[in-house]
Amino acid sequence: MITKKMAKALNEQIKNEIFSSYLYLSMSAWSSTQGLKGFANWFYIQSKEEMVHAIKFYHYVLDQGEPVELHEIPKPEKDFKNPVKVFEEVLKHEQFITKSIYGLVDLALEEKDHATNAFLQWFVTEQVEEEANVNSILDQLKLTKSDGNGIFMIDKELATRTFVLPAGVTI
Ligand code: OFO
Repeated sequence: MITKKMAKALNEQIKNEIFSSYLYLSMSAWSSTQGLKGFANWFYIQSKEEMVHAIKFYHYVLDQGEPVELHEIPKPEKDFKNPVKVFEEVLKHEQFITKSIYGLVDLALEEKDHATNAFLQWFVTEQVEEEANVNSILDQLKLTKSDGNGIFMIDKELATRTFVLPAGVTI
């Protein structure tokens, strides 16, 4: 059982996660038009992972016997300027998502909602990994100082990412 206030906040997070998916799909499309096939692959997989996050929240709300309410998804940016800028945007967005997850944890603690707190811990851990991955790619990109060979090498590396459904998740 969760409160109506918690259900509302979790429904809001479904929107945030779907927006993340939408944003990364837009970044994937932008990367394709720049000839950055590896970047496009990385963002495409990131977009799919975000839908998995949204679906995790979706099932949790339903499992708690509350209605899911899907919100309008804002239109994402479509011009990301260059490889460094696009990953700076990703980092900024993930920091926003981390804050939103922390807000949910704060609410769960305030309401002594142990089930939701336990459910959210997966996301707390996931956000550490997400930010670390993005920081690492951003550091590498900054080292290249926009040198074509460096970008080419990073693009090749990003092309190797594959989609893995997180353990215990069914969609
Ligand atoms: Fe769902 O973690 Fe990124 O946004």
